[in-house]
Amino acid sequence: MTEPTTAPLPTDDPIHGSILGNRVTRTEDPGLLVGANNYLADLPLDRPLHAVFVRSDLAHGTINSIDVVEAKMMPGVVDVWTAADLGIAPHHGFAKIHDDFARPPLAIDRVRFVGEAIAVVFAETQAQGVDAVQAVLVDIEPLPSVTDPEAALAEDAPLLFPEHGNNLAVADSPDAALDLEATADVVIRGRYVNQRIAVAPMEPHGCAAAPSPDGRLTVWPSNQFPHYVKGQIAASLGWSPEDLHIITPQVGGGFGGKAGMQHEYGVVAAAARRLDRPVIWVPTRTEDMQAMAHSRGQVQYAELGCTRDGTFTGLRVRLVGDGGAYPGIGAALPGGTRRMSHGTYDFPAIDFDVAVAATNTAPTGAYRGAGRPEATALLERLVDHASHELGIDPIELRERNLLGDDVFPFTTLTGNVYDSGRYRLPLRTAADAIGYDDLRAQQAERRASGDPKQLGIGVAAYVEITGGGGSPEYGKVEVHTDGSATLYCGTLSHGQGHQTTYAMILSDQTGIPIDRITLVDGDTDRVPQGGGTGGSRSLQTGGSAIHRATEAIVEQARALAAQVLEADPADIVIDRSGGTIGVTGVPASALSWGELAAKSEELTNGPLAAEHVFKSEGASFPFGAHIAVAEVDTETGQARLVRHVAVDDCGTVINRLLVEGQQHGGIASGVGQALFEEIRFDGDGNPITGNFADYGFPSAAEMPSFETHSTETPSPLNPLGAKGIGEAATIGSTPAIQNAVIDAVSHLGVRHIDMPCTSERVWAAIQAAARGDADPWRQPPPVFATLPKGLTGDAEAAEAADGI
Ligand code: MCN
Repeated sequence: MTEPTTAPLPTDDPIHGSILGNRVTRTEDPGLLVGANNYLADLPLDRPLHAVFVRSDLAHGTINSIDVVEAKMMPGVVDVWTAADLGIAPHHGFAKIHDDFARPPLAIDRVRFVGEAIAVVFAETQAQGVDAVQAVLVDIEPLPSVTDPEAALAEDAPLLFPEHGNNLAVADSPDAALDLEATADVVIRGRYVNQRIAVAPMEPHGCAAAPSPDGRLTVWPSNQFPHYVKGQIAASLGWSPEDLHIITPQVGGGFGGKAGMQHEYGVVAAAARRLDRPVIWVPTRTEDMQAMAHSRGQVQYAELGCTRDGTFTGLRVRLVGDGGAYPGIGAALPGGTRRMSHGTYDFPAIDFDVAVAATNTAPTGAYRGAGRPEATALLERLVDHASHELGIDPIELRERNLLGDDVFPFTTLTGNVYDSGRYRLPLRTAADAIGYDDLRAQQAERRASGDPKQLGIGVAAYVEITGGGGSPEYGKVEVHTDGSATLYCGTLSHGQGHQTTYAMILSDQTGIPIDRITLVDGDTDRVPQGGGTGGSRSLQTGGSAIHRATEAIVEQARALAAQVLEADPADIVIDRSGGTIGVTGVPASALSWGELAAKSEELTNGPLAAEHVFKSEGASFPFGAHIAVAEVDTETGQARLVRHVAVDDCGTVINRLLVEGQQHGGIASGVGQALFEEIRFDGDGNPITGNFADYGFPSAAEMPSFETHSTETPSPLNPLGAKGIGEAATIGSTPAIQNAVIDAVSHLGVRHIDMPCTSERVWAAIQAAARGDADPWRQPPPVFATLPKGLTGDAEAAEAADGI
């Protein structure tokens, strides 16, 4: 890359020139920094009972008996329940894929994964509960288990749900078969494993519940979606949603894993009501690692057709997904991978089949990106692989095939409508920022000198979907007589900094100081409706609702000020720097927002407030390019990330500091998946990565300082022009880092290394290449020959998958 590149801000964008786009520091941090906020375990509950679950230590088996007699007599134990005591019918929790896979909150007759809840102890203290769990005697007859999704689709595989007839949870084969060979000079082929990883939020999931004085039940789930959870708990218990008041405490990270209802919530809610006491369930880290949904878990048979000059002629993918023991939302995510498989490229044809299997493992669910990282990963692996085979520079090959700036709105072959994009800009910006030509020269020098430490440069271009699923969002603004303001929103901030950005939006139009604005979220009594936070939807939906509500309150304020000041509303001006409203040219007469709020109460008997429900016409599609530099020790296989440049385009940036924070966090997630993390099971289905000692969770020591940039291509779909940023950098970074590791050893003949690119794997790939055995291709499993055409799997689950 020699051409100098820049990332100009759009000149016609009215947002810039205001405080929006600034690096405003987070107003929510003081409470977090001094530990003043209440996480779930800190809730001031009155003598709560501690729920401790008895969990299966077998991956598959039939339950002969459960003996709770001794446990019930243990000190501090108030009760012990099995499924028969609980009396909650099997249900689908967050999302239904198929009726057959309903899950009982406490196992009935059969267990299907290690960690499945079988019984629950309610005790005065957590320690007493843990002791009593040891005294519950469960007799299980082991059954053969299957943890590998490909093995689960074999004809002779042990069946998780014999009545279902096979382990096929979802079959999604909507396209006609594509004859890639007919149009391509070269077909690039790879079998890529996008490994199962843990969500691992800093605070495990969990919940508490307590009877309220008004006869209802208050439930505090550590969750991203309070309003959905309200409906889901009510449905599972057969209660009316009005019987429930959901309040999310401070949530210590969610990353998709706290999206939707956990089956344990219903147990805790039912117990609080029946035992008429507060009940709290705080799982251990191991419990969280075993039973909270894992994510990714795909085997991708991917093929890219190219002409000799590097023009893509088509994409063919056969994808095997892992739905885990009770396929639900995780089984819908490979459909999202398919929908995002058009990527940033100008493909003439795509043929993409999905088969998702039930396996004897924890059910799968969302994790940062939820289906989109897997799409980008397979595309960007194929493109880098093609670049090595065709001898075309990876940036040049991408540029030859990227969609042009003039195609938007663009309808993909897989049914998405990309709202706006400029795909070459971030790629050129990233190449420029990292000094691409210099790096290639350094790489050539190291190769020529035979240095055992080789340099790899990994490129990835991506597009992703945010604000999918179509949920509307609620926002309300209320100005108080002391000049402060309260915002109400149906999203749920759990680390993202919504109070700060939403306050910037209100402050920008009114001049009310940001530090005098507070946000109320995560309370279903105080916020009437909400879509929660997932799918990086919050700013573009919740922020837009706040923006529209602010516009409405400004109009109200104008009318009120005109009445009070006896002026024409057309002459009323808002002084945003002083935070006052007055008549143009007469600053002395101006009213403060507090005075205006008082006037509102006096003249209208109501507060100065406005609300808005924002519904976008469609999802938005952020995009970008990442370039990673890895150093690989060819003697030990150790790979180290030494530089990482991210250029992400999330439309109009509202708070630059927060966007950079999300880029940093997103890249860190990518480092984890690309180099370190993998959930593994032994041959009997026992998880062998059950805590942070066994699971390769990276720390800051394994990461360089990230170099982050933004380009800004506004979305036409919301008044802010914003798209999401919460997952983007994970999607871009993961394949860039993987590609960098492979690029470092590509001159030795290596064409692919599955993630995580551990020393062992890299070393083995170098040895295999030396033996002339570096071809990652294998035939897709026979199941694809027999997949039914047409989508099967629940349509609502597919919509939910686009929204997380
Ligand atoms: N923002 C901005 N300008 C934009 C886009 C976003 O200033 N154009 C700001 C927003 O105001 C917000 C933050 O950036 O403060 C992220 O906004 P957005 O992209 O709308 O994402 P959400 O707030 O909806 O957060 C969800 C997203 C997801 S899906 C995962 S997974 C993830 C992520 O956020 N989980 C997180 N980042 C996380 N960060 C923390 N600390 N904890 C998690 O659990």
